[in-house]
Amino acid sequence: HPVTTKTYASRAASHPNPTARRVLETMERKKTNLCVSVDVTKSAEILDIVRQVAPYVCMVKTHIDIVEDFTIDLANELKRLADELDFVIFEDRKFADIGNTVELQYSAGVHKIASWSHLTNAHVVPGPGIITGLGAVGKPLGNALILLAEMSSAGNLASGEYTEKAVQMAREAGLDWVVGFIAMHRVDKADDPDFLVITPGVGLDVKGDGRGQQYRTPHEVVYDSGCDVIIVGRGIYKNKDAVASEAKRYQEAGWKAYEDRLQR
Ligand code: BMP
Repeated sequence: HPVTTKTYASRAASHPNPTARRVLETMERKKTNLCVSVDVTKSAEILDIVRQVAPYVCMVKTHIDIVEDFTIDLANELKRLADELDFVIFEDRKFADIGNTVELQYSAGVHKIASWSHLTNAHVVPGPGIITGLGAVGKPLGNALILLAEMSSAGNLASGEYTEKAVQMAREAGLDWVVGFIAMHRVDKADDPDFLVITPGVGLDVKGDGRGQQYRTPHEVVYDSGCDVIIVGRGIYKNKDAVASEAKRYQEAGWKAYEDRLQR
């Protein structure tokens, strides 16, 4: 895919969506394609990890519904840190309902996701109504949406025709709202808009977790498969004494794979 040899900076310059532009600009400025997935259940622990990894990331990913002591103060503090420490917030909500319901889930409830999360994602199972429902809330705020075109877990059903239909839905939605995919490789075509491919299932030390997760290295993901952002969770936060050093290790591996890709 021709996009894979373009720099993040050149892609930022022409992007119509403010969040995607911020992601690409941040990647270039901080020399990182790392997104840390902070899947812990206490607010204080989340904020502690975020502060430690911040210098090495372009993006922080949350699962806000696992937080046991959630109050909106956590979300507001994350948003403040995103500006202070220069990263984008991605709430990995995986919306999966009809347009009217996801519009409410995105804007309301305890979490009010749209008010603090720059980026979120959706399954395409319900059809394009999910994209327009979320867009009614997120587009005016300058947020962005990505679609799950593939998954990292063993035996998942997002492949073949399903993946192609997800890409088709993104094309039809427009790059000013749907900016890319969760996918394991470049699922777009040469003449497609400049989609971001954001990829979980990344680990340097283990191949799986015993619950279906499958890990590949940053080199396999960024160089071989042409993906843009690597998502790393347990590989970084599991060892509490090495959070910053592991984040740095993944940042360096991801950036090296990107620089090698530019030379292809
Ligand atoms: P870990 O690196 O600890 O395996 O975490 C991966 C993260 O990415 C989790 O938050 C998971 O929900 C998410 N994820 C995934 O692993 N595979 C997918 O296909 C989609 C995801 O969002």
